[in-house]
Amino acid sequence: MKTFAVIPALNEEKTIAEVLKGLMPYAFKTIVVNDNSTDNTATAAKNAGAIVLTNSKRAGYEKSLERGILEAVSRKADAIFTFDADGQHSVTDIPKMLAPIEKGEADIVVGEREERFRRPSEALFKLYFKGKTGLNDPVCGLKAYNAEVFRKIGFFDRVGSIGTEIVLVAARAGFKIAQKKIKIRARRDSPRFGNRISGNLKMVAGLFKLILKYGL
Ligand SMILES: Nc1nc2c(ncn2[C@@H]2O[C@H](COP(=O)(O)OP(=O)(O)O)[C@@H](O)[C@H]2O)c(=O)[nH]1
Ligand SMILES: [Mg+2]
Repeated sequence: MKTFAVIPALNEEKTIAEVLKGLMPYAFKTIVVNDNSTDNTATAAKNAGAIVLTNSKRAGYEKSLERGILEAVSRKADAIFTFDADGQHSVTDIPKMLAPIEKGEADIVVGEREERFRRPSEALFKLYFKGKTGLNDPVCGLKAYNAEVFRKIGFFDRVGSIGTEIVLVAARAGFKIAQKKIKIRARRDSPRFGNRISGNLKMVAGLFKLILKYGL
């Protein structure tokens, strides 16, 4: 299987090289989507052997992931997993994320973080997704996909859904969704996704847009 790792990165020069090094045994290729970082993320990622796509303007979390995923698809990926650039994910969780896809038992595997939600808005996402898909942690950044999902659906996100819309659309299209518990390490500095207020607001806005499009 040709497995690609897609890594969204915004100002992650301190951790990106280490993360990429860890991913080497698990990915055929690594694709870093550098969101016009103001630090040396791009150089660090290139030196560590990744394919680096740099957005000419800040495109945000979902559009960055979409760009990287579609790049992997165009390079004939069989499987794709997304992984954070900040060192919070553990590479030892990757085999169990990919196994259901390799065995054909699932088309999307969503990580479930073994920690309490840090943002109240993450619990709202759970509430919305639990009934529709059975997922406990839909916004988890560690997800694995059969690339067929994207060949068929053609996009990752259209609304700014914190990386969740594809799961809803794929479930409705008949793709099988599974979840696996994963470990999370503490972040050494501040989240790039936003601070307590802006991060929560972004998530609530994303959830609201999903509800408008897909109903309650
Ligand atoms: N390309 C891109 N990556 C982002 C953006 N915001 C966060 N990320 C990346 O997404 C991953 C998760 O972000 P993080 O801030 O750690 O979220 P948290 O773990 O939920 O607090 C990291 O690899 C970040 O660099 C963004 O606006 N654009
Ligand atoms: Mg993080």
